[in-house]
Amino acid sequence: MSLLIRNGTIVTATERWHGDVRCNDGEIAEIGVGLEPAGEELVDATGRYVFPGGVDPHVHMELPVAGTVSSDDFESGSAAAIAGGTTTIVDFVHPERGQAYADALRARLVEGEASVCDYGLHMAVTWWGDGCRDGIRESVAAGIPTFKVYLAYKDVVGIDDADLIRAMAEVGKLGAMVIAHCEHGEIVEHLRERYAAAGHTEPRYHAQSRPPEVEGEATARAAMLAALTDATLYVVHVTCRESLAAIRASRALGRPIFGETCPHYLLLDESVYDRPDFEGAAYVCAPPIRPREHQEELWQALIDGALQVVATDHCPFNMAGQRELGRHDFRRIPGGTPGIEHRLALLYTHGVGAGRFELERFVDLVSTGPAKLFGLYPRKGAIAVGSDADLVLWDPEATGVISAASHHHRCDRSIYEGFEVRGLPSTVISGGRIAYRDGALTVTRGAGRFLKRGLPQLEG
Ligand code: DUC
Ligand code: ZN
Repeated sequence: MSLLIRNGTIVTATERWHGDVRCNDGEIAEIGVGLEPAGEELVDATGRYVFPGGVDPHVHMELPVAGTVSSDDFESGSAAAIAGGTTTIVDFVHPERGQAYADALRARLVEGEASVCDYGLHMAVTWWGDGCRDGIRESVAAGIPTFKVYLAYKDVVGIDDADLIRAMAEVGKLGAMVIAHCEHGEIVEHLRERYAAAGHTEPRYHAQSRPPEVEGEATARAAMLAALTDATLYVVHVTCRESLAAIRASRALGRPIFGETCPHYLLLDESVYDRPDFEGAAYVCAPPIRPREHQEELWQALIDGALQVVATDHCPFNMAGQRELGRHDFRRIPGGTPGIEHRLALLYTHGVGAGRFELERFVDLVSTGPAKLFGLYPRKGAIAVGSDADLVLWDPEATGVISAASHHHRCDRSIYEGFEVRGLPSTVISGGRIAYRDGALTVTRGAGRFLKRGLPQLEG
């Protein structure tokens, strides 16, 4: 399929200009002004921004959590991604304890085959022992140069500091990157037990048992360990000023540390956990949503570059049959929130629309920045000849109201229910094909390819 996109405002992470983009065989073939049609399908981009498709480097399709499984599989979750302008996702492999990384990868690739958009995978270092050093090396060779460590969840996927140091040293040696979930697992467990024993079972106690200092301490510890093991570190879902302070301090010393936040931490505050009739359960995620006072500091970090990425940590659970498992005990509520479809619209509305940053910075935060950090650039995250033809035509004037009644996530709740957005994708092109146009999805199960990623490209 060939497309000629005409008369758009082309926007990258550094510049914008008026022009046309020709796509052939899934790649960008030519960029110019007044390009002559050569039999392609013509796509009118008048009044539209044309930018590289979104890259969401933190999503969880069909992830087992607390006795259930996140409700989007690769097909439904990636379709929701496309509907929102994201054309590349990076999910995870979580080996069972004792399971060879390569075996876990093989199984995950079977699930990934359903993806409608291109996808990559991170490897989670869920245990340490014989074969793990080789597992890390083999993963890098297989196109997985990013390794997730959990400083929480010690009884399931978390590892202790001794193993963390071993893993970081190995990853660092290879020029690969550690990505860390930063919460102090033991104190979280202590507080959960204490609240439950006192009869505090409501969703609010999920947040009470994971206060900001728990995250701040773990972020500072991860930063210190990464520095001393010569590992590059990326901190996922930064929510609070305590974590930001740790990241800023480390960056001020010139250390290679990077971080993301997510729309729910920018736009929601912890009062969501007090919603009546157990509705607060729809917002249970870890780290939890914070008091409002943290939000502006997160925005500031996106503006000044202390954080480089906005991801979603998309991990949906239905209220019916899933969240309600924890109706009488917050510890049994599966944690994670949906959001893959609305990342761009929310960040555009509240970032560009609200005057916080320019369009180029927006493109950097949702596409180019993650493409570079996760070894996908310039195949992804760029408008350049030879890059994949993953493009968004963005209508800056289109308005919408987010609702579970109309979203594409497989989830009976939206954490952004009733949120108004201005700025939406009108057309999304994935692999050179129109996958979304004017509200209609035309995606194909299995069209997405597994992306072998390179080492992180570090800047700033
Ligand atoms: N946090 C969640 O809330 N869910 C999935 C994984 C995570 O880190
Ligand atoms: Zn996550």
